[in-house]
Amino acid sequence: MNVTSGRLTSRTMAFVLAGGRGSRLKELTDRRVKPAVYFGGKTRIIDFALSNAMNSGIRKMAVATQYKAHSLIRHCQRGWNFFRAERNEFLDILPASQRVDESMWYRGTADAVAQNIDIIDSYGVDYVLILAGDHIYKMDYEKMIRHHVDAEADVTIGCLTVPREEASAFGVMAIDEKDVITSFLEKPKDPPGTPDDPSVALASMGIYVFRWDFLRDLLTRDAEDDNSSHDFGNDLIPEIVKNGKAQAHRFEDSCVRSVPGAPSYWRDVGTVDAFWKANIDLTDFDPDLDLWDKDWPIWTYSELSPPAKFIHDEANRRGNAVSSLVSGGCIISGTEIRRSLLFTQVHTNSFASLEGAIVLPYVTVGRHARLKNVVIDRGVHIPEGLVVGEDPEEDAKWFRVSEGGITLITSSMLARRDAD
Ligand code: ADQ
Ligand code: ADP
Repeated sequence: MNVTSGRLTSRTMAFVLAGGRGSRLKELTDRRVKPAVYFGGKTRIIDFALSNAMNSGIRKMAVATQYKAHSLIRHCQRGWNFFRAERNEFLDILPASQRVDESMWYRGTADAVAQNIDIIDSYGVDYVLILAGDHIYKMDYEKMIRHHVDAEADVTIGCLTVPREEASAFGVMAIDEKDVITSFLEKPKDPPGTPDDPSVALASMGIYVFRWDFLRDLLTRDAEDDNSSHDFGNDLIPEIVKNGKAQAHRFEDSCVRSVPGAPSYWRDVGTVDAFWKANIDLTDFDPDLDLWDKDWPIWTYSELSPPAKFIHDEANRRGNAVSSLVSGGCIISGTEIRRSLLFTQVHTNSFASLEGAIVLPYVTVGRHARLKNVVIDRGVHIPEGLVVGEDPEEDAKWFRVSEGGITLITSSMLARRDAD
């Protein structure tokens, strides 16, 4: 494994913001926060940021939680429990409203850090890397921290180009010839394009490196400012761009590619369509996101489970899966599966078919069900003979059909349908 235990990363802690719901994922985040949403067959979304930190050599981490944190906390406790305090390694889970004042939730992303100043002090680090727990990408943060130190910046911000029409969802920046940020607009209605190519904008990835003493002062001042929304993108970053030195760090310079020259990969799987697409893309012949790269593993909590089993026999049960990923513990009994991704312990029954299906753990699919272009939530029992993906109007009566035509199925939707 490519672990770089250079001095910079050992003097840095990663602070992962994992409190925002991710409401555009609809019912997928009814019971869990976006960073805890399953992705890629075995992992959860937050595993990407934590694994990047781990693989970059960072051994001090904190995860700030707030909305529906139970699933996320349990996942971190089970999967990220190998840090050893005697080696000065930590992963702390920092729920809102346990600090400062019982009744006070984190007011914004900066407040989530500010309320934990004393904990960060106790880590004794020189640098703090602020991460979002809700993006899928592989990045060597050591290079970004190195850039921050060499540039003697007050903040260094990870950035990438996005199509201009999508840029309103981001902080958008302009830079000079040394990539120093000259202007920063948080979620502008009419985002400016780059000078080289007006069809794209330079967007903040929402990840930042600071010297801890600098950030500590800034947070202390911000906490007392009644006009502030206590948010990095809204308040702190624009202030530094105006009065200090904010350095842009291009994702392309530190993104981890398993093959030289491969395209850089970063996804915000924030909508049902984007979630479906990023998962389905993994079934491609040569996916842009390589989960098989041994040099940059994505760490996670994984249940012990027996191998996936396929039943295909003389009793005319045709069980097979093509162009698909099937996780451990699955039993594919007489089901034909195409271009789908099955998480752990999915059990499908005879004469059923799945195509373009993202199936979360512990789902069962009854006999003769036909499901196309679906996302099925954890633990759903698909009844015998259910057909989804052939008649969008019928599907929309019970389930959530996305703009892109993907049907999301949860247990409570099926319960409503049964009750009718
Ligand atoms: P947004 O994506 O809108 O913009 P925001 O909602 O502030 O980001 O969430 C950032 C991260 O903080 C997420 O991981 C979220 O889970 C977490 N979070 C939100 N509120 C929190 C709270 N109260 N407590 C703890 N965690 C919380 C930001 C930047 C933009 C940038 C985009 C990139 O503001 O400038 O372009 O990220 O996605
Ligand atoms: P069908 O697909 O015809 O509805 P079942 O789901 O009842 O059939 O079972 C088909 C096969 O799947 C069984 O013969 C068995 O090999 C395997 N199987 C079913 N349930 C389990 C289980 N809980 N543990 C291990 N294997 C199972």
